[in-house]
This record gives sequence, structure tokens and C-alpha cells, in this order.
Amino acid sequence: MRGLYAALGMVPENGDLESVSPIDGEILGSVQTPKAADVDKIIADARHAFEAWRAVPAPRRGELVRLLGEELRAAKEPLARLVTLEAGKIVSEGLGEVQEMIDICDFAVGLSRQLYGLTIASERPEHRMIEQWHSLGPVAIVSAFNFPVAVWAWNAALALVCGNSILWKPSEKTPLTAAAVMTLLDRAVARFGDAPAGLAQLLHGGREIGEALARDPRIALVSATGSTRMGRTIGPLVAARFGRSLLELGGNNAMIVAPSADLKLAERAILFSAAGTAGQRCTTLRRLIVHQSIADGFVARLAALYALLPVGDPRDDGVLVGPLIDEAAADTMADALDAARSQGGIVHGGERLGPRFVRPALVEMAAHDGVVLQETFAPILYVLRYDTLAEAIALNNAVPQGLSSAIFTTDLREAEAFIADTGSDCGIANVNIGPSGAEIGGAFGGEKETGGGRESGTDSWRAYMRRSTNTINYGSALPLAQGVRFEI
Ligand code: UN1
Repeated sequence: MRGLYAALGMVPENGDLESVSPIDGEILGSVQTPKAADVDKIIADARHAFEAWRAVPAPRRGELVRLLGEELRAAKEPLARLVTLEAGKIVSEGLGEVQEMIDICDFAVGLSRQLYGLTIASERPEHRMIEQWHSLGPVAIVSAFNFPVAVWAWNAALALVCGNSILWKPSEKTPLTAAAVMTLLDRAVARFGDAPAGLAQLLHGGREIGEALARDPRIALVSATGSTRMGRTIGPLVAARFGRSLLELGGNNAMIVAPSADLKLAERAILFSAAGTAGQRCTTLRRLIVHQSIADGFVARLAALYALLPVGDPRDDGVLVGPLIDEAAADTMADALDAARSQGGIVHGGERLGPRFVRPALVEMAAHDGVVLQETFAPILYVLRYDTLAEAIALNNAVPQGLSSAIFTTDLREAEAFIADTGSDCGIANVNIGPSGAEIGGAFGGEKETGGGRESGTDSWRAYMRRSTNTINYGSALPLAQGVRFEI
């Protein structure tokens, strides 16, 4: 750990929150959580920083994010290694997570010159209407253990170029990766030169910190990623003060495998999206809807592949499935498998291989019900069968969550039907690609209990700004809209 701290320029802390590696239970280090009075000061500082930062031209704000991208490029390997140690991701996925941060920084730098408004045709003569986008205020980012740094970057890079200060409450399970990223950001800030103090701050801790941020009217936007249960607490707290929230909550993502599908491609996509990251992505494939005509052979083949999945130390070459984040997660998986069995499910795999290590499970279910409707944050893939595409799409949509979805088909009509208005009801609907592993260029998020927020690409930046509509009269009369007359 000492070498890693040095490579990341981190100073070890001796705090009250310990970081435990899911790989072997080793204590990696600790960080300090703030007291209630500290939280108040942190928020006040964020407010002051915002007032200064919003006056900095957006392309100049982009320069800070460009420098952050440089720091991340330079520290990619050690930061990825820390992600592996603290979150249990395999090396390639740890590197991918840091790459995702670099990608969003690049995106945000370009965006810093493209925060475009609109010119609107006015109904009145010699009038012009415009729409401008202004900075919003301090943005609180609440992130989860499974993408301990990338999801922060999606929010932070956009929020910063949009003129906002940022506060970050990372998962209490991954405090060190957060501390490492703040060290890199501090370095970028130092190189930038004149960024206001308090522009980007870190608040370690549990749900009480998230709730304090959600309650505080000085926080303009709360962007929270995590379970639907967390969202049910945070969302109403923010709404009660008419604040803004951006919620990225649970997913129960499905893939339809049609009779015409390229089954080799489908197999690869299924293994990555269902077993990758040990089933701990919000976009993880959780339900497989296979056409009756191919189901027997395809499921048998998948069960055989599942048995070959290399589970083990995520630092080792060739391992594809690392540990679950903690023992409670492995217990929850075992409970879900018991529930599936009691619903008549046939379970392939799913054995516990250590306190936190599990073999991914493939579970054939007769009915789309009970445990299948819940998001269990573990590598369990429920398999269901269908006859007609309409039935498969209905199953895809018949869960409370609406994050991601996919179809494997070579039939153009089926592919288009799936992504049409009347097709998948999710925020993400893919064709011949699994539901996980999105690029940053697209807007990321989902409907229903997933929370409705969108982060990352396209116009998600608008969530971090406020809209101002301006009507300008450059004539010498005062015509009223809708032809209203009001003259003495
Ligand atoms: C998450 O699991 O919270 O699309 C985010 C993906 C990743 C991000 C997942 N790019 O799977």
C-alpha cells in the first residue's frame, strides 16, 4: 500500500473510517469523517466557491477539467490498482473505470465551449427571445462502491465546466479511491492557479452525510447513484425543499435472445454483462428472455460456460470474476437463490467459494415473479422463455426498474421494434450489445424506479445548469403577448 500511496501522491490518514479490501479482508487504510459542524462549514465554503467560480468563463473552467484529465492519464495505472484493491474489480475493469473518467474529462472540455442556448422567434415585432444556460450552485455527488470513481467523474467534470462547485460523498466502502482522486484534482487545481478554495470537497461517511446534503437548501443539485431504497430517502428530502435531484438507482436489466440471434456474440455479451464486475453494475444483465425454439440448447451451453468462468483474486491474470463487495452481499445472493429455488427455479452454479467469493449463477425460472422482479446486487441471471416478440418486450418492461435492456437478433424488424416507442421502456436499449458497459457519449440513466436522471453525454449537462428565458424589445412600442391590450 505504501508504494501505491506514493504513486498517487496520497498522505496516509489515521481516521475513523476504515477501508477493507473485499479480496482478502485486509485493512487498506483509513480516512476521517467530518463532524456536523464541519459539514456546515464545508457547505458554506462550497457556496462561496460557487460564487467565484461561476464568474470564470466556461472555456477557462474547462481548462481545469483538462488538467484533471492529464493527472488521470498520468495516474491511470496506480488509480486502477487501488480500484481493484478497494472495490474488487479485475485489472482490466479497473483500468476501464479510470479510462471512463478520462473520457468524460475530454467530453467536458469540449463542452466548456458549447454550453449553447437558443434563439426563439418572438410573436411580437422588434422583439427577440433567447434562452441562456447559467450555473446552478453547489452540486452534491453521492456515489456507490461499484463505480467508486467513474460516476463521480461523470458528475464532477460536467458540474465544474457548468460553473458549479462540487461536494462528494463517496461510498463508505470505497473511501480511499475517493481520497486518491481528490489528491489528483488538488494537483490539477494547483496547476490551474486561481480556482477558489472549496471548489471541490470530499465528505466521507455514511447515509447521515448524504441526508444532510439532501436537506440543505444551499445545495442546488443532489446527484445520487445507488439503490432504489437510497433514492427513496434522498429524493423526497431534496424535493421537500424544492431542490433538484438527479437519481441513478436500481436496474433489473433484461436481454431478449431471438431465434435469428448470432448466438456466439450473445454468449460473450451475456458472460460480460451478467458475470462481469461480479454482477455489481447497475447495468448488469439480470434477466435473460430466450425464444422457446432455441432455449434448451442455448441454456445448456450457457450453463457449461458459467462453470468455466474463472473466479478468484481480481489481480491475477485470467480471472474474470472477483469478489463481491462484502459478506453481506454474498449472504443476500444466497438468500435470493433460496427464494428462487422455492419458486421452482433450477439453479446452475451460485456456490459460495469464500466469504466474499461466489460462482455466478444461472437460474431457469418458470414464472416472471417474486425474486425475479428484485435487483439482487450479485451475479444471478434468471432465464425465462418466450414465444412472441410482443410477449418478450412485455416481460422486458414488467419490472419496477427501467435502466438498461438489449435484444440479440439479426431481424431488422425485431431490432427496430425493440428500440421503438412501443418497445423497451428503459433509458438504454441496445441491439446486439449487452445492457452494460455504456460509453460516456450517450446520456446514461433510466426510467421508473431507476429514478429518471441522465448523466454523462449528449445534453445531460443541462441538469447542472439553470435556464434563463430572456425577451428583448429593441423597438419603440410595447406590444403585449397574445394581443392583450392594456393602455390608459
Ligand atoms: C453503474 O453501475 O453505476 O454502463 C454505472 C456501464 C458503466 C457504468 C455503470 N459505463 O456499465
